[in-house]
Amino acid sequence: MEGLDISHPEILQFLLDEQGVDVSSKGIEASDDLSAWQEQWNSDSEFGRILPIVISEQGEKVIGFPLEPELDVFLQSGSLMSDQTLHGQDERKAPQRILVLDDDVAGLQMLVQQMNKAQVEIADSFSSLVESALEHGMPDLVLVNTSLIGDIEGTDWWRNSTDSDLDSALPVIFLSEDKSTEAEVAAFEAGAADFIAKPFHPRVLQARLNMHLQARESQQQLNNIARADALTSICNRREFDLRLMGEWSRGARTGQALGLLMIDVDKFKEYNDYYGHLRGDECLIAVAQILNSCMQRTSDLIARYGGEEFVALLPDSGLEGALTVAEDCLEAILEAELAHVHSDVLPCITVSIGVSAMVPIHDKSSTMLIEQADIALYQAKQNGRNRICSFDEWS
Ligand code: GH3
Ligand code: MG
Ligand code: MG
Repeated sequence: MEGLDISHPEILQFLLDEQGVDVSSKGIEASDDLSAWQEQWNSDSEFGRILPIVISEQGEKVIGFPLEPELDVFLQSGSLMSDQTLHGQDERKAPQRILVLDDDVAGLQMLVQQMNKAQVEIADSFSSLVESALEHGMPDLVLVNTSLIGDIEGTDWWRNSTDSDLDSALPVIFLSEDKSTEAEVAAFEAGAADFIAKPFHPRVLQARLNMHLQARESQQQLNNIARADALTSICNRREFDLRLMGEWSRGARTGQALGLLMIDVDKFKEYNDYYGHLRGDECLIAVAQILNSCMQRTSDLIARYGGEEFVALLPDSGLEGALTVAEDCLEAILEAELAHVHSDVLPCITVSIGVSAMVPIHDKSSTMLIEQADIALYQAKQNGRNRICSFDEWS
């Protein structure tokens, strides 16, 4: 029984059948019988022979011993957790989305009913499938009937068929009327995450979709961890480097300027020396949050560059625009009045900011932008801290 969720009546029934226990006369789903079982459980305490049943006020029931976290939530909320939440999902999050391209109306209806935790969107042609992915955001899973997409021989099928912004890691599952080994191999060679031949049992499809959704969820959680700075939770240096590379290429293509702020907390060594390292950490978290709140556009990125240094990447911003954001940052940090009694700048936390901006050039390296902001930051420090210098202004 290990690993199986015996709170599901079907699984429980299967296990009981397998053990040769006759419960058919009891009717597992019949609530009268469930109550009778519950009474017996309460009075006889015959553990091992009678299964405990818990029924919530909302009428949901747990039969047998579910896993501990599931039982906790059930007792607190009166509701059963889904398979997905058992694996650590946050129920308040938007449901995962599955985009389907198929013309089997009955099969699709069944799918929509079964995947009650995920949102199923149906497309009637390959182009509307792609359009929907581009317009409404990337789904978590794509399910396509191969007979509706024509030739699947080409490798890198999903990427070639869609816009380059589409997520190449997105799992695409092929549904096929052709059960042959050749069809299955061709599907995997074309980049399918899974291959399901028709006709299939609805529960098999459901189980496989759930497996892929869970894998996707875990992958996304890992990606988020890999992108975030462990102390401040804003983006880390690695994420910044990746975004800088991407924005540099994009700017070189579009001719739009890229702005950069190098932000350094003033006299932070003194802060640590006086308040201690832990308070220092708390201060950095606060500074990160304040700087993050100064990023106005969704494309602006604030990251921890290292230690008490932060960096802001501002796509489509020339020097003037970047200076405006720098002023917001400087002001917001001052307004927060985070005490720093041993700073000789002011008795509160202040920052110095170096600003650079340029239209990216293909042949040149993006490190130019960082070097210039660094030079400007050095000048801001030299000029007395708690101020902004731009590379342009100083050179
Ligand atoms: P300046 O105004 O010239 O920038 O002076 P500063 O004291 O801020 O600069 P310095 O480079 O001398 O010191 C930086 C300090 O930041 C020293 C280091 O211990 C502290 N620091 C770096 N990372 C962390 C961190 O993660 N947590 C804490 N608490 N302190 C950190
Ligand atoms: Mg520093
Ligand atoms: Mg510093």
